[in-house]
Amino acid sequence: MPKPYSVINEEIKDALKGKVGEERAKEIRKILKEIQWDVGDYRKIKDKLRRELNEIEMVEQAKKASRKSTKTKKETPQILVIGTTNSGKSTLINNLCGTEIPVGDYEYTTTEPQYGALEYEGIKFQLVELPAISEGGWIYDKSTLALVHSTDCLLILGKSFEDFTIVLSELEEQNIELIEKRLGDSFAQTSPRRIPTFLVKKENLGLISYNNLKNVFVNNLDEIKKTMFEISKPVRIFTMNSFNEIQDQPVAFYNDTVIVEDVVNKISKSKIDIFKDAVVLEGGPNGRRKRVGITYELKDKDVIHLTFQK
Ligand SMILES: Nc1nc2c(ncn2[C@@H]2O[C@H](COP(=O)(O)OP(=O)(O)OP(=O)(O)O)[C@@H](O)[C@H]2O)c(=O)[nH]1
Ligand SMILES: [Mg+2]
Repeated sequence: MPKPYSVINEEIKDALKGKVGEERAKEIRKILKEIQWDVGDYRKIKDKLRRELNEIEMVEQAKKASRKSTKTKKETPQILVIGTTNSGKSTLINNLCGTEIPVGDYEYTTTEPQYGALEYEGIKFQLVELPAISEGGWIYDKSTLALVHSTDCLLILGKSFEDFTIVLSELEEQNIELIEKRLGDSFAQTSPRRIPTFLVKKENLGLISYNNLKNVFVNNLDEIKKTMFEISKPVRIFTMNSFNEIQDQPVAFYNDTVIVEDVVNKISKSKIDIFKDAVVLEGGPNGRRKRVGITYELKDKDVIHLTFQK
């Protein structure tokens, strides 16, 4: 005799309580096996579980992919703008990027990710608004969640203490760890992945101690850009031609250590075998002039002139 629907429902809730990620998926697979009936309410329960399993598997895959890509350096740092509805996400991106994302004083105006781009101190950033987060809302929105897992940085926007509480507890629920600044040697983090995060708030909400995340005010656009820049920690290298003309746009790297070989690989990969040496102006055009080899470690704002064998 099958157990009553309500009993099974309670048992499932208990069994899944506090379980996330792989552990939750494992438990769901076990429950699906245990429920032998596949009709009526039982089918409804199973369908719901199957959907959730499917979504968890997707997120886990995305997580694995982002771990694997530790060595692939991204060209453009990506900042995900997240927050509850009406927190001003679209308005902020429009103000920062000059985009025209529709803004509305009704809830859930933005239903698909929206993109903007901006340049600051020679670095291009991509900003992405995610559809608003509501309490418990992410359980069924795993494709959005997959974007969170693979991003370089989260900007959490809010106008009240409750806004931040909802977003931070949703992230915690999904086992997403946050840090203020990126760790280690590249954007793509090693496991467990911790996502660089900062909070942007409308007014003084006394949130300063929240996970020690940096707080910035929404009207301080320069400070927001600066924080994005600091989190990405780019190493900008300016190239110089034989006429001592220095390019306006730097070549950007996001690894902690950048050597001359990285620059050659990025701008004249085919010439790596005929690399001769390089002249570096330390820290800028007026810096000390040095002749260096392929393994020389470069610093932010160094100017480089590469020479190759004829
Ligand atoms: N006073 C004030 N109003 C703002 C500010 N930012 C946004 N608003 C208003 O708040 C409302 C919502 O702004 P949106 O930018 O659409 O908010 P959102 O977070 O993108 O909202 P959803 O896409 O619906 O989740 C609009 O009426 C904006 O004009 C702000 O800094 N101050
Ligand atoms: Mg919006």
